[in-house]
This record gives sequence, structure tokens and C-alpha cells, in this order.
Amino acid sequence: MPKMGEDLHQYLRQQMMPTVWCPGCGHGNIARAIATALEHLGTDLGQVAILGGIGCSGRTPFYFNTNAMHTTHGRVLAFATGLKLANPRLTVITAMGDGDALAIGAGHFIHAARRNIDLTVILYNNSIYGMTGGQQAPTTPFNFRSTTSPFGNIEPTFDTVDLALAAGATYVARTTTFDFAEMPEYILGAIRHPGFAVVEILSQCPTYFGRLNKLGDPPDMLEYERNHTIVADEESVISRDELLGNLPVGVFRQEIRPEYTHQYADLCQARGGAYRA
Ligand SMILES: Cc1ncc(C[n+]2csc(CCOP(=O)(O)OP(=O)(O)O)c2C)c(N)n1
Ligand code: SF4
Repeated sequence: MPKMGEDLHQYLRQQMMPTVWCPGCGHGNIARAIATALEHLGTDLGQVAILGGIGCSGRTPFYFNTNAMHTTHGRVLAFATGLKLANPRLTVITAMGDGDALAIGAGHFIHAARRNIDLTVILYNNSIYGMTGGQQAPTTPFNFRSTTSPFGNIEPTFDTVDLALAAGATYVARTTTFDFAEMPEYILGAIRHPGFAVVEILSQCPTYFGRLNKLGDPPDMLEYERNHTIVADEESVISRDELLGNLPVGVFRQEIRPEYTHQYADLCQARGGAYRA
């Protein structure tokens, strides 16, 4: 893996800099991890497409020297599915906010997982709707504040990992922006995985979530991530009671099952069609 400070500029679209992200936003950390993963992947950037929806996270494709699509809020996976079916050789990566993937786009999320189509979801989970001003999301933790729940959230929280596993995703991982050095490995693992892959990355939004919940500056928010997560993957299984309310991080599933574009190609071939995966 390239180390901190290594030159990743070739992966970034310099003419789009600076990014729209606020100083200290975790989305910049995630973008850097994607660039590092692409460096390690070594694939011609013309064979890679990054798609985003709407939101701060949805801006990610603007900044990469790959093919790019800026789509609509919640519909990234519908566009990505079409793109992958039209050109199965493309490496298709989606950058989605937690609101994008798990609120308005939740239906697309579970059905893309069920089909096991070879896409990578990088799910930027900052626990809030960032771009529109800090509204409550399905990932806002219980009791935490947002601009639409100023007295604290009374709803239970969606667990991305549980949802992805239940829906049938074949690579499922969670990490944090605190785990800066490991983040690219999770992303690379997801890109290389031949099926529907989800990497949830807990990310800091200092402007809304941090400020509304008095979590301090971005470094304090990273500290918070460290103190509220536990490595508890397939190898180090830990019970829910032992987690004591902390979130497990690690790779939770990595399994091979039939992939959608390949199944579609086989079907077309059997029926005398021309589609090639
Ligand atoms: C169909 C539709 N509904 C609502 C919106 C307004 N909208 C834009 S971004 C956004 C929320 C973004 O939050 P999230 O997806 O979590 O991404 P973040 O900005 O936090 O990275 C909303 C509700 C929209 N653009 N389109
Ligand atoms: S509003 Fe929050 S998520 Fe959006 S760029 Fe600023 S810090 Fe990041």
C-alpha cells in the first residue's frame, strides 16, 4: 500500500480542486483512501467508473481521474447496475452517503445486494444528512441531536452491516476514518471481490454532527470513533453483550456466490444472444 504522503495526484482531477468539503471533514480522508486503493489496484483508470448520488459524499466522482457519474439522491445503485450490465468489464465503485444509501436509496441497496451484482459500495456514514444542513438520518444514533431532532433522536438506528448481511451482500466490512492506514485495504478488498461489496466507513461531519452533539474538533471526533468501535470480525467474534454499545469493525463476510452479470451472460448465451460478460 502507498504510505502517507505518497504522490496520489495522478488519480485526482486537479482542475476540480479544492473540494467542496469542509476543513476536517472525513469525506476527504475517504477519498484519499480510494485513491490509495486505486494505486494498489493498478487498473487503467479508463476501466474504472466512480458514481455518486447527491450530498457531500456524492461529490466524490468529481475529484477522480476515472469515468464519473453524478446521479440523483438514492438512485446511485440503479445507475451503477445499468452501467455494469452495459459494460461488465468496468470496475464500478459507488460513493454513497448514509442518507443516500439507507434512507431514500434503501430499496436499491437491498436489491442490488440480493442480486449480487459486482459493484463496490463505499458508504460514507457521518450519522447525518450533511449537505442539506444536518437533518436526522436512519443512522443517527439514539439520543443524538440533529437539526430536525434538537432534543435527541428517539428512533432506533439502522445497522449497515446487519442490513447488508441480511440482504445478501457477499463482501461486508466496516471501518472508520480513524483507521486511516487500514481503510484502503478494506476498499481494495471490496473492489477485488467478484460480487456486491459494501464497506461502511464511519466518518466525521464536524460542521453539523460534531457541533450539534458537542463532540469537539475533528481530531476529537476521530478519538470518539476509536473509543466507540471494537475489532470484531469473522476471526475475533464477540457477542453483542461484550460490545457494550460499541460498533464492531472488520470484515464480516467474504464469500463467493453466483454474480448477476455472469448469470445474465450465461442466460443470453444459452438463448443464442450476443451479451458478453
Ligand atoms: C430526490 C431528492 N430528495 C432529496 C434531496 C435533498 N438532498 C440532497 S443531499 C441530501 C442528504 C444528503 O445526506 P447523505 O446522503 O447522508 O450525504 P452527506 O451529505 O451526509 O454526505 C438530501 C436530503 C435531493 N437532492 N433529491
Ligand atoms: S457538511 Fe459535514 S459532511 Fe458535508 S462537507 Fe461539511 S463536514 Fe463534511
